[in-house]
Amino acid sequence: MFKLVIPTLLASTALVSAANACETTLRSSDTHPDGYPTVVAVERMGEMLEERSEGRLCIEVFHSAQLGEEKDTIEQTQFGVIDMNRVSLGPFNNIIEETQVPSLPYIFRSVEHMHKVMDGPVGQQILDAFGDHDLVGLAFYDGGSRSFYNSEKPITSMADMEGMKFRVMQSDMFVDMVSALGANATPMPYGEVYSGIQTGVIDGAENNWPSYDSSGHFEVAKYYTMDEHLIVPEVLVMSRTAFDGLSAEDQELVRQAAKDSVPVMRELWAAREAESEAKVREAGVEIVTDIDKTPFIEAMVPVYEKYVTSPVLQQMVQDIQATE
Ligand code: GTR
Repeated sequence: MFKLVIPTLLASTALVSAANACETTLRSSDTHPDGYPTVVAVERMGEMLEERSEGRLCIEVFHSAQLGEEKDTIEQTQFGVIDMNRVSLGPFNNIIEETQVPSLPYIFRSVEHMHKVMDGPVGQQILDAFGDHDLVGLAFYDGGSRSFYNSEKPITSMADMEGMKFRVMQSDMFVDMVSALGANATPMPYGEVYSGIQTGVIDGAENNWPSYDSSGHFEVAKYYTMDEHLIVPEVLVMSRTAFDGLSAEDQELVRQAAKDSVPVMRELWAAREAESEAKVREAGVEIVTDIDKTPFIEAMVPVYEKYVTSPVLQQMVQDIQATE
């Protein structure tokens, strides 16, 4: 009896002191579930930070939208209520115009092209733009390519989308993107999409393989068309208030650990994409792969005309297109 008690006590003491060792624990939000690549990458970043700061700094990831839907958590991060946030660039489109550029449909030729751009000067320009909005841009993560899916029928051409209702992230540009394809867009928080499809409020949505899988949307919308209209990067930001509360040395540790989490994330992402695609195929999802993207690309001209208006954004688009 006595022998049993001692190890238990020792174990719990160790746990308590490990938790207490952190002087500052940064609370980080993510809409995705435990184990999703973005969640794991921020946890890994936290481990690096804890080790390099000798226990001064830790990160606690609140996954599964525990702190709220993306649009709300962005506001709370700006207010300093949430310290860190991992989100898509989409919900930033209406707030920070530079984020619209890598969110433009068909702006990137491939994921490799996106990496090259986001790892270079254009990426840095976008990270810097968060600075004018009470945030600090730390790093970009992968979000694969997004395609349309629905509960009604296989979409084999743009004409099939006529009059259908698709959920988009809360970004005006995505509303216009869907309208330009002849369909109707409903901006809606991610957490409402499953029931939206189930109840017929919307016919479908658009996302990458891992989100289509982990959200369970494939269960209610089994037609997926690989039109790959978006390759929107995701971003890890920190609240300006939380960042300014750190010493210069710790700020540098945060920036570096965020950067070092990027290759970790990319590896996790590539594996998860393949896994999720295999899982939904296995579940009987009907996938249209041989779609002609040319009409989709041509239909985006008015979207570019409406959103790429300032010389700064025009230059960014040119720089992206010129990136080999
Ligand atoms: C996912 C992305 C999330 C969220 C979601 C959505 O691919 O990782 O951050 O933006 O899409 O569609 O709302």
